[in-house]
Parts: sequence; structure tokens; C-alpha cells
Amino acid sequence: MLVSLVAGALWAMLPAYVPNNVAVLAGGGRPIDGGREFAGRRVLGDGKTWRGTAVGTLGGLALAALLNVARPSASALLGVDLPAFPPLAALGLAFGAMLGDVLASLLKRRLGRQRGAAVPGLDQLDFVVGALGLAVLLAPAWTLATFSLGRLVVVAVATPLLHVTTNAGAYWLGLKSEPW
Ligand code: CTP
Ligand code: MG
Ligand code: K
Repeated sequence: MLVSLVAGALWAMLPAYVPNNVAVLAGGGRPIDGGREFAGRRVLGDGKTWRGTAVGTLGGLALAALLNVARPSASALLGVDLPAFPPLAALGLAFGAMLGDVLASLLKRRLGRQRGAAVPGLDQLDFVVGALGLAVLLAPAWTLATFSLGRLVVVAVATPLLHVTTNAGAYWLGLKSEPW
């Protein structure tokens, strides 16, 4: 019961979990805000780049396609009916995750936080809100059917834990300049 609930929830969120991590690896080049400032502070900052956003989104889409292929065997193996990702659902999760992260940076700069500063809560959940928000806009029926209340609770609890551990791991490996 709990195993199938957790497996289903994490599987459904994977196309949203991967883009931010891919962006860390792929990031660099021209910042989205082009270096522009608003009221004396950067609009987004150097941490939000075109390349990171594009490659991160493509990474999430590629993973969704891979999961669709692996779904029958994974479902049989776990004894759970894991969700498939229609194209618009995959796009909503992957691009929405990047969008949530970008909007959080916009908010952080308005609050006067420098690039890379930790904002607990926002850092761990911005991409979840972005992903589910865009998924519900682009694929409403799929999103409502896939994210039951139980799965949403699992996502709310597991995501901050996964985010903290993967970022600490990426920092430890020298891939990220801060451990959050
Ligand atoms: N990254 C990127 N483009 C994005 C998101 C992330 O290029 N849309 C890359 C950047 O190299 C960034 C790194 O991934 O520095 C880590 O991402 P994140 O922690 O989200 O950015 P921060 O540098 O902490 O910037 P901010 O304070 O604005 O969140
Ligand atoms: Mg950061
Ligand atoms: K972030």
C-alpha cells in the first residue's frame, strides 16, 4: 500500500525532479535577464540561464519518454499501475519545474537575496508548484487523475528531502557552488 503510493507519486514527479538537476550540469552562458536590473537589483541573476532552462526542460521530456517505454515492465515489477506521460503532461511537468525555479529567483531578487542565497521552503518547493501548476493548465484531466490527494501528500513530504540530499550530493561532487 504505502510502497505503491510512494512509487506512484515519485514516478509521476520524475519529469519534474530531473530538470533542475540537469540545469545545474548544463547551466552557463547568457543569463535570461541579459544582466538587466530593476530598481537596483538583478531581475533574475546569473543563476538562471537560457541553456540551463532549455537543456533542463529537454532532460525532463527525454526522461518522460523513457519512463513511458519502461512503464509496462516497471508496473509489473512493482505491482503498481504507474502513470504514462502524454506529451502535454510531460511538457507541463518539465518546463513548469524550470518556470517555478525562475519565478522563485525573480521573487528572491525582489527580496534582496543574492544569487545562490538559500531561502528554505521556497528553494525546495518552487519547482513542485511550477510543475503541478503548468501540468494542470496544459493537461488538466491527466493531472487531476494522476495526482490523488495521497500522492500529493507524498510529494510534499518527499520532495524537500530529495532536494536537500541531491543538492548536498551535487555540492560534495563539486557540481554545485552551494549545498542547497
Ligand atoms: N541553472 C541554470 N538555469 C536555470 C537554473 C539553474 O543555468 N534555469 C544553473 C546555474 O548555473 C545555477 C545552478 O544551475 O547557478 C544552480 O541552480 P539554482 O540553485 O536554482 O540557482 P542559484 O545559482 O542558486 O540562483 P538563485 O539564487 O537565483 O536561485
Ligand atoms: Mg540555489
Ligand atoms: K532554486
